[in-house]
Amino acid sequence: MAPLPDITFYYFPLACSQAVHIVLHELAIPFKAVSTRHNSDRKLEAADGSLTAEEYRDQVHHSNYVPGFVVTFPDGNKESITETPAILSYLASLVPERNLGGKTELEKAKVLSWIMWIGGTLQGTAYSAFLAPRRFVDASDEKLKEGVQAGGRRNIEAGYDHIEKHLQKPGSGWLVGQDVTLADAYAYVIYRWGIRLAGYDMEKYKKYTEFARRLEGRESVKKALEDEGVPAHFN
Ligand SMILES: N[C@@H](CCC(=O)N[C@@H](CS)C(=O)NCC(=O)O)C(=O)O
Repeated sequence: MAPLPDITFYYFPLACSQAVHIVLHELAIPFKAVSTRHNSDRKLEAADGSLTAEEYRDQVHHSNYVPGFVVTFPDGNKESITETPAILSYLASLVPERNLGGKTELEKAKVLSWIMWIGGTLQGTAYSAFLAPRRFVDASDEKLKEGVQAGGRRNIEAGYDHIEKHLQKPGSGWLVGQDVTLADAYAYVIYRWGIRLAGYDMEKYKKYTEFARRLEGRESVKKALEDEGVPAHFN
């Protein structure tokens, strides 16, 4: 195996970055985790004071978002990677024998399909419309804002229905193939958003709840939650 690069990972507790956090632990890859916080302009900066919001924007994430991910190679070359699906795929490629990106070519395509759909459709469109309608319309227009938020909610529910239906099909209980993949880590994070951000009773998604409970029992999830200082949802 080629030597692993040094990894610095920037996160915000319970945000989408948690999928990356889980996968780092799942693969037992050494990394330095840096929590972020909002500065007075509501821009993310490193909570340990190592990077101001401007430095974080210039060196880590062009939009001041998490996950932030910086790799430093043995020759000193430093690269940042943005976008959750891209970071997850890169991590899976560092430990290919674990097949976290899927085992066969078909599974690889399916894992990519899930993580892009969760990141793009469920998080990027549906959750953004619900949580940040100003990104889509003039939010001072209450009617427009409420319309976008209602659309976001409908799409979030359609997304959870889709995951639930998929998990109801006979299979391993994971989203793709016979074992845990990148897709499952991301789906766990978005399950908890349903409770915390959208206020849903997620227990109504029976298979998805059972799936989230099973994932939360894994050491990787326990460690990510502990690092982030957030409680487990299930006991
Ligand atoms: N498309 C990006 C989305 C990242 C994103 O939306 N991150 C959110 C947290 S889940 C964020 O950092 N928001 C800015 C903030 O909280 O100030 C990705 O996949 O990484």
